[in-house]
Amino acid sequence: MGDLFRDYTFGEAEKTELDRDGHYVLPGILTATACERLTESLSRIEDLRRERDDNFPNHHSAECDEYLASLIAHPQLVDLARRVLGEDIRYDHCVSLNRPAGNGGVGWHTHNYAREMPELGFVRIFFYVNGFEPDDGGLKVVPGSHEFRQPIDADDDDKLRGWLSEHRCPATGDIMEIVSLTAPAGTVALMWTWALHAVSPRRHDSATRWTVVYAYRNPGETSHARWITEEFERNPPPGAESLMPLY
Ligand SMILES: O=C(O)CCC(=O)C(=O)O
Ligand SMILES: [Fe+2]
Repeated sequence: MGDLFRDYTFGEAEKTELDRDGHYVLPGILTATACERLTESLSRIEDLRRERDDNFPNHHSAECDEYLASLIAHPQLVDLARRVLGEDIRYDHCVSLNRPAGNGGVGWHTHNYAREMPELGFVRIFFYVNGFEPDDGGLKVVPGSHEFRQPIDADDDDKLRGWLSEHRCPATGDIMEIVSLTAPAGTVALMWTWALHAVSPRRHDSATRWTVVYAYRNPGETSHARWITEEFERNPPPGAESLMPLY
């Protein structure tokens, strides 16, 4: 299998930052070949979605494309997921997040997993294949917000600032603020699933933002985000067998 990542560092110091902030950005680590293949696959998913006029190709992207499926058990991706979650992990979903010109982005939200069991982690690993600028399909985060481990949402930044003004980070007592990230092409971003995040609209004169997320978790709870058909679970891609079960 070809390399997915260039050399990068994600050791103890970086893991500590991920645990403190709720996210960690690895700029430009996808190889040029991986970016090419991802762009092809994600373009195909986009065509398929238009043809079918439903969300199946987005929600089950790996089930619609062999290359995307092959990455579920890619040794470099599994290794990264294990550096975050430890040894015992499961695949949760592979969802395309392509944002064509004029896409409205998405408001502030968190994702639920094992709310009462902090020992169970769930990490979203975003591949921002052609990157983004802060005001152009850009990921926004609130460092420290994952510590709440609770559903939080807000339609826009002003509403969220209202909520933030009344809350401190439960772990540190610090004031929390919105941070707009920047991602050069080939960026991978890690995010604990309970982290507050949102996406700014894609500009009308921008190319489609090609993005896919691979999510992994420690088993132990049911997962609402787990978009895997029974057929895919029964016939997993080579090497992914042990990653597929719910528990
Ligand atoms: O499109 C993005 O960059 C992030 C979308 C999102 O909120 C998610 O996948 O959880
Ligand atoms: Fe999200």
